[in-house]
Amino acid sequence: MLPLPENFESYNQARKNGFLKMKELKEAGQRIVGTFCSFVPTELVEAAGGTVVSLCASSEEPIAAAEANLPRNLCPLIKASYGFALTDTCPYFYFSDFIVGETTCDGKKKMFELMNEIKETFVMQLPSSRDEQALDAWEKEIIRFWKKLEDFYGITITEEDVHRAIELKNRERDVMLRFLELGKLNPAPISGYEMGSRLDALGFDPDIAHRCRIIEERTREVIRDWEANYKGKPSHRPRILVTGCPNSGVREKTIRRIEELGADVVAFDSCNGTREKVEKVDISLPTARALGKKYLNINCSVMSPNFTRMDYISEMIDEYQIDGVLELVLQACHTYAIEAYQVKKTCQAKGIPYLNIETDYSTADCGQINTRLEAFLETIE
Ligand code: BJ8
Repeated sequence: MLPLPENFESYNQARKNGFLKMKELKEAGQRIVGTFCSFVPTELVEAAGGTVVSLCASSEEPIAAAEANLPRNLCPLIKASYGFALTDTCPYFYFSDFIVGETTCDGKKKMFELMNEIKETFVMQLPSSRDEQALDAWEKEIIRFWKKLEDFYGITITEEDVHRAIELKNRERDVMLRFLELGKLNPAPISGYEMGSRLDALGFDPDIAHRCRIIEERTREVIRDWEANYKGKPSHRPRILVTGCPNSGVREKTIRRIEELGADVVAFDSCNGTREKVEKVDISLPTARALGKKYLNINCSVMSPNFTRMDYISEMIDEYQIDGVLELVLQACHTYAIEAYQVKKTCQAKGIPYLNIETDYSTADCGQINTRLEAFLETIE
């Protein structure tokens, strides 16, 4: 695995440090809105002068408490997120003025009904297709959310406010994408473990401009290091594309482990990877339409059909010179588990080995995963 920089701040450290910043912001009267999904148009919160916090949980800790009200056979991300809310142990949930949910998978949308008993949860009705009718409906939901923010905070959010926020977020997408596209360099210039951990950790930094500065600086540093030490020196380490569910809660036992076993994770088709960042908001369109179009096109498996994800994976295999695809599916995530059939077919058509791991946030299956990763790497070599 490529070495981590000396000043590397782990995800858990960043989460802890973020608490204090968030507390200060809250005490200074900052508006804070909690979200659980890439489909939520965060530009509107920015335009309201607010800060968005992602509340998707990646820890096993609160799951037992959540299982008092939720079925055991449910996605760990949903159980952990609800468990933190129920046990009042997540400061980010605590500091949020209200929560924005969305009707993505069945588990999340039903969980939001329970969450609403703890803190106000505004649910955006996301259609599951991408035709004109769906876009019309989603545009209306965007406007409903816009109005909700205005009513909740007693403010007016102008078109100009939203335009400014769109420009800021489009720039952030570009910066993050450039960082993630470092994986296109061969040999790999940075570990996939570092890329993923860094981007997740940045979610606890409320200042978009600051987030961009940190990532731009690290991108420059990595390129300098690559040109001085790695360029022109071929590597025999297999290059892996990770796809599937959000992987923060399973990163240690999968991504870190496969890199320790001798591979390089160079690409991420996931919500904490490039998925949400490739398409920008088209500012030439009317504002709500532009937001609607951009967000409806996110290649998440809750969309049906979702062939654009297969096209994207296929392109990534070429652009990142991929040798193997590792799909991570969280336990009981039906949409990703079923769509895995198409992903496998896409890989087969490209002649690329594919491995599907279904797992949860526990450490119980670490040994088994390790054995499967070793066997997978043997099929590549
Ligand atoms: S846009 S990936 S963040 S829905 S919660 S679907 S893992 S069973 S998180 Fe997601 Fe939005 Fe899509 Fe991204 Fe499966 Fe679990 Fe549901 Fe999940």
